Amino acid sequence: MDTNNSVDTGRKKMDQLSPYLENDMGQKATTDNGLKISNTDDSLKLGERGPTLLEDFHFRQKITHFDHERIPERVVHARGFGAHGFFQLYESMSEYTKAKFLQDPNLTTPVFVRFSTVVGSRGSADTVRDVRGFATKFYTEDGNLDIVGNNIPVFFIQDAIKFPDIVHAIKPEPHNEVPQATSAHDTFWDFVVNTPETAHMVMWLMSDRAIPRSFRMMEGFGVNTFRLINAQGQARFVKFHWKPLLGVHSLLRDEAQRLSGKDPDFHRRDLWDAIEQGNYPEYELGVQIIEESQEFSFDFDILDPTKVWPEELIPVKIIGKMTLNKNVDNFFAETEQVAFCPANIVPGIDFSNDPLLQGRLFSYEDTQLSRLGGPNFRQIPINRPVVPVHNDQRDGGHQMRIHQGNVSYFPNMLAQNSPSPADEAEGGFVHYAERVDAHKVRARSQSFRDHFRQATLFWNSMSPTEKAHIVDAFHYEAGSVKNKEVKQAVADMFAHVAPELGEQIAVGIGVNRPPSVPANDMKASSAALSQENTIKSARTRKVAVLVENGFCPLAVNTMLNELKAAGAVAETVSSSLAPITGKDGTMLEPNKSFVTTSSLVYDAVFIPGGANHADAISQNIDVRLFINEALRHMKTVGAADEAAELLLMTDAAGLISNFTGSEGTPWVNQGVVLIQGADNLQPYCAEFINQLSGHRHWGRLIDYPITAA
Ligand code: HDD
Repeated sequence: MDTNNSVDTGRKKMDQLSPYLENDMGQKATTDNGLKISNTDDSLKLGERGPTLLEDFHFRQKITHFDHERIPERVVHARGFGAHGFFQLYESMSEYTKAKFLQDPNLTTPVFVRFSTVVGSRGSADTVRDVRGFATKFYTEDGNLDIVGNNIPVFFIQDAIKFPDIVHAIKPEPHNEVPQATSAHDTFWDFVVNTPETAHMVMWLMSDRAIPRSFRMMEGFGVNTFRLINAQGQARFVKFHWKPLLGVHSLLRDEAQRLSGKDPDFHRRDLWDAIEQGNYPEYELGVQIIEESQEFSFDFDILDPTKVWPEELIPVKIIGKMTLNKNVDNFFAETEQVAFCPANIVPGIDFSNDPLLQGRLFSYEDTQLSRLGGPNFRQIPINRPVVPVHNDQRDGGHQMRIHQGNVSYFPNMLAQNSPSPADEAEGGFVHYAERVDAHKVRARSQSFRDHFRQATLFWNSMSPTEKAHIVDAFHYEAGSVKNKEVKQAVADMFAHVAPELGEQIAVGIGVNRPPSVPANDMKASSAALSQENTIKSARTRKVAVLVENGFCPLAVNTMLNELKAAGAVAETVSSSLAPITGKDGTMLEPNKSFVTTSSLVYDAVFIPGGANHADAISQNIDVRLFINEALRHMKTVGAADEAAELLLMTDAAGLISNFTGSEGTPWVNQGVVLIQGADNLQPYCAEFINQLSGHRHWGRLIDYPITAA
């Protein structure tokens, strides 16, 4: 683990976990009772061919434990992946909050983060179109604080009482448990068209945000409105943001769907590998703050979780950085057993009356009782705070603490009133004394009634490419719906967001053009919502270098070195894993073969020159498929010398039809980078890396969005 950064770099939690680490290396096997086992391959039988005996306690214990290895998966966010790290503040936030971990920039706070998909089961694929969970547990000196967020800043519904409805609608349909891990089916869209408050989040779900390139390249949002409280007792409303230092980047729909088969673990593998390679994912923490006096100053209700606070109106103040620098030792013990809850807060942070948040405060504790089997789940090592726990809570299944003495109540004289409540000065949590004077009603505020204007803001903010991707996603999702009335209703509903969107949906899914609807008066756009404006970098991007016998070692070495210097990760890929020989006799052992990998897992492809190499490659159908797929998915594709001409064979898009040789200088068109006859490949590599840092070359096929007939 990285420890040079600051004082305690996440160490407090690791120190706490270390006594629980187990290592069986070199040990003799025992039963759970500590009895040494002499044979674990044969059950105890009456004669070698006889029946197994009930007396075989080792057999019974081994099988019984195995029979109970699984616990219920999370009812939502079942598939996830976690990592340890630390958070460090840039500047003191004492003006806004008294939270201890937000006072001193020299202090680091250990964190555990779990990323997840929402809909699929534990074994489902990583790259499905879905919201991603982004849950962070801060192990602070005031106890645990959880920011249980998503990578989408708004939610489907406004009131928690509708959560079971939306989840039942989006999960696999109950009669046949089909389809897995997708919203592309009738019940989800039936719910959507009957619940207009979903419009805004559905726009995000249909956008590229829902198919991230990596957990390391997505934003996180606390979604709900919280409060910050300072030492003087002043309160302000706050929304939390995580901003990835690698920018926000996505896959293509087709790429994501194919990846689901080729590498269902694509995102967890990416996170794990990045941390193992020392490419620690980093996210800046930002806050949007609204004064209490401004609560009613906006054209949306700041308690409505289906609304963003546009960053141009309420800027995101960047206050610190989180670094994920250690993978888990054991997935089940840590990632599966971690229990998050938005009600886990610390002095200096408090709730708002956001009706979605209010319900969440109940649901998370409750769900752990069945998932983790009782009220002592907070004693599981990953869930323990790094500060002492003292109270009169007792007993329950799997109690780990051995409480001494005869007192487990308060007040008492027998133990001098211990454990005793702490007053505010001693760090005791005191709820913000908000004044509420109202009738008890089962109702929704009028200020929550505008469901389309911010959906339109989102649409207005998208680039032409992003809009084309949203339309494509609707075509796939609503096009997968069987019921024609529901399909029609989808086109009709999203015409309220933008008439052209409704029309383009209708064309693609074979329903009538939506009737014209009153114009939505949202004309604004927000640059912060578009991924076009994000950070672009080649750092940690993955490049495939295709090699066969006869490859040019100079080209391969230069490219590998330059990619490394740029912080990118390269792998050599060949027909088999057997060593190959370069044109000067250099031997190379490929990292991957066309059987063990695919273009899908790379951001770019490079093919070095070499006369025999070109021949070997031109005869290989796998190479053509590899390059074609990379071109189709808008990735950077480069080739040098003889290999440059080979690209013409795969040039279905006509990208290099005007290539007539490059005479030693790099030739570039829409992310295709070619070179011929250069003595020094460094300038070429620099251009290749420049193209790679652009992520994808959307211009390549942008002239094909479907327009209304
Ligand atoms: Fe939730 C898990 C995020 C609304 C009820 N939720 C869960 C996780 C995340 C979120 C990231 C996974 C935590 C982990 O990795 O263990 N949920 C959200 C966000 C919401 C939201 C950002 C809207 C602002 N959730 C929400 C509502 C309810 C729930 C309205 C219920 C009323 N969520 C749950 C849950 C889960 C959960 C059933 C399942 C597993 C768990 O809690 O621990 O309680």
